[in-house]
Amino acid sequence: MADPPVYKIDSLLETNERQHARFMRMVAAFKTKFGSEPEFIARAPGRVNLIGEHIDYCGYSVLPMAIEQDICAAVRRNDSQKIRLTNLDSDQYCDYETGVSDVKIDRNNPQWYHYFFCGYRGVLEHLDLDKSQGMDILVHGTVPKNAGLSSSSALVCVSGLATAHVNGKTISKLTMAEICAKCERYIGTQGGGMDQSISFLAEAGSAKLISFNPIRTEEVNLPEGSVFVISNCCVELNKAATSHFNQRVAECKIATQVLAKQNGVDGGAVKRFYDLQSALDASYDKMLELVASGLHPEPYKRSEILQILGLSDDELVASCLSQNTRDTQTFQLRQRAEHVFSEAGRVVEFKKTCDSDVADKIGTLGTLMSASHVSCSKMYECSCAELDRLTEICRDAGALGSRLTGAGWGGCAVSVVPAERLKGFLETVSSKYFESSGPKLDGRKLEEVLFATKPGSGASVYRF
Ligand code: ADP
Ligand code: NG1
Repeated sequence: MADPPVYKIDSLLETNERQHARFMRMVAAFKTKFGSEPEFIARAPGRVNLIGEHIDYCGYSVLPMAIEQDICAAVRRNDSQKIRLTNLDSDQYCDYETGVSDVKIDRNNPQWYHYFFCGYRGVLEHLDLDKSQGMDILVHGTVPKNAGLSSSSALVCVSGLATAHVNGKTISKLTMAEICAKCERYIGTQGGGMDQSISFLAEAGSAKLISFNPIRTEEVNLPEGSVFVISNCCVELNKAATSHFNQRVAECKIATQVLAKQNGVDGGAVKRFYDLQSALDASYDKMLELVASGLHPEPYKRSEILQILGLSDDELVASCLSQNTRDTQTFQLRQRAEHVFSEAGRVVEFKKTCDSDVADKIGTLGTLMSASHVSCSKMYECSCAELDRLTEICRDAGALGSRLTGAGWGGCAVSVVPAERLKGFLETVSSKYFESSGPKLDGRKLEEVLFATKPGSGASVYRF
């Protein structure tokens, strides 16, 4: 597998003048802060997931594409054995400095530089180094934060890439994706690897079907005449600072164990829904039948789970819970399992539709996306009132489908819109969501919260 590409910064003058101008601003700010020019700028993009939500950590394939918005890090080696971090958005992100061997990640109080240290630590561990070269780093991001477009992973990926590069090592894109998928868990969220995979493995022009264990990708050509539009409901949630995300991961792990026990599968051999489905050699529909007959719709009490699984409390904590879910007393199992098996089936249908000659491709994709939203909202309970309202406005404004994207509980929706309806769609969503009773934009421009996007390229390095 290829390595992340290295380009000349000046090549951007021909391909992307705006990015070149931004890099020059970063270089100027770097000089002011650290007294000399950076040696290189590393870049990692955010992503929009078109379909396949909350199923990567259950072992199922997902279908994202990289977006143009990214996080970049301008870097120079220093001789003082220090990691010195600054951010161009200094009003939001404070400076931080520590020794190369003293890096700590505080999952109880995650700060922006802790995400940087996830990538730093992941790469050093992979290279079997106990410390890095000293580094001066200036970060700048354009991925909206806490909005489901993977700003956190873009930051982890760019730090991994910068750490490898500053130490004179080249690591393939695939290995970088694997390292960063693992090391972002140091912050506490138990994600499945979608974000880091697409950030490294994306190619301009196509979305990707990403599968796991091991990570692999297939190109997905989106139908001609379709435009994917991102709209931000402007409610923010930091995933690492709350237990919502890990609670869902725990519920899926527990439901896997309960269904395994009911169906005569050795629980020790199946960690995720995907393993269970493979062990049973069952279709998605068959899995949904087993869920409907085996799991009750009311929440499960912890004591009931211990009794069904024949586990001690400590064993349940060790096998299914995390630091921020270890005291949880009730778990919703049936609805979560229904979401995962139906959503995994929708991903397969989405890819099949893109590869097919069906007459109404865009309409079929839209129907799958809207069904995904209903499932996320009602079964997985990872939406919020604002996102539900925004997706409804998007559908009324001419989208053939609309759904939340990313972890949810706020953040962005993605809608599929026929190209000829795009202008009217943007005008209607703008007036109905963002202008009438809309959210506070807090200084953001409309084009930062409502914009069409197309499949962008993966992480890379720019040198002078
Ligand atoms: P997302 O859905 O965007 O990945 P998360 O809640 O997982 O949201 O993580 C967002 C966190 O990533 C922010 O709270 C912040 O700590 C960090 N982050 C995002 N963008 C930037 C940036 N431009 N500079 C520094 N840190 C950032
Ligand atoms: P975001 O939206 O970036 O927080 C998270 C997980 C993904 C995936 C999605 C839901 C991380 C880093 N990312 O994404 O792996 O599970 O939620 O589909 O935990």
